[in-house]
Amino acid sequence: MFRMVILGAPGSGKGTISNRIIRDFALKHLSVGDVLRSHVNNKSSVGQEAESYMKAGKLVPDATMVKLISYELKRLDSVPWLLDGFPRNVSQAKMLTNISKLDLVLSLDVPNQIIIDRIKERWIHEPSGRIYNTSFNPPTVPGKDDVTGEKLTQRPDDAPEAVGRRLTLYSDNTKPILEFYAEKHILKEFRGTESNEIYPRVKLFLEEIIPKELHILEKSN
Ligand code: G5P
Ligand code: MG
Repeated sequence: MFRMVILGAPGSGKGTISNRIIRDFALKHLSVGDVLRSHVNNKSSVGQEAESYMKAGKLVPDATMVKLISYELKRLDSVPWLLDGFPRNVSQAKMLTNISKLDLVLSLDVPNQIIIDRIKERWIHEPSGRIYNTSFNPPTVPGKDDVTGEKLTQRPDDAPEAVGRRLTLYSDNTKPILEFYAEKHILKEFRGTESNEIYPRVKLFLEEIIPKELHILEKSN
């Protein structure tokens, strides 16, 4: 059973690269941020607790995250998956080790200044998690989702102050978490500034390590 995690700073392109991975490989994408946002929308008890942390660009407390992730991963017990947004610190990484064996941790390393410019232009379709950017991948009709035609929104945590806090939080936690996975020999880092340039390298690498039966072959026409 192939299982992988994608790590990277806020706005580094985890969602963008994940969407391409699941287009090319039969993995189930679990975006923890999307799961949390749907809890916030539904005003569940997890959502009510998470909302103020998320809006401020802080991490939701580990105890809540551990319960949420255990529940979500139990539902994916018999499928190969790609986990986006978890773990965010070494204690979450250790907890994940107790739930599941990982085959790969892929880390995106994109300079902060590039990220700050991208995030200003991000728009999302919240119900599906589809991601747009007014210059990189704009919607066909401005402000509307390509598939449903519904309104796009901006994330409350994409306000400049919260973005600054999210980037600092990420850089404080990055080194220990990367070291944790490097010691387990499952870490692979990709550095770059453009998802269109990073993804072909990611794909070539994944083709070598993801079992063939999970490769989605391109249609001939
Ligand atoms: P999230 O939702 O996991 P982040 O902050 O980790 O949020 P985010 O913001 O979702 O990560 P991303 O997925 O890495 O970023 O990036 P993306 O959306 O694909 O790309 C960003 C923008 O750039 C998009 O508009 C995209 O179109 C554009 N783009 C992509 N590539 C390019 C390019 O090459 N060029 C250009 N010009 N543009 C490009 O977590 C949210 C919050 O939930 C809580 C925390 O509060 C967190 O802050 N949370 C947790 N709390 C505790 N523990 C956990 N494990 C938690 N997980 C989530
Ligand atoms: Mg994301």
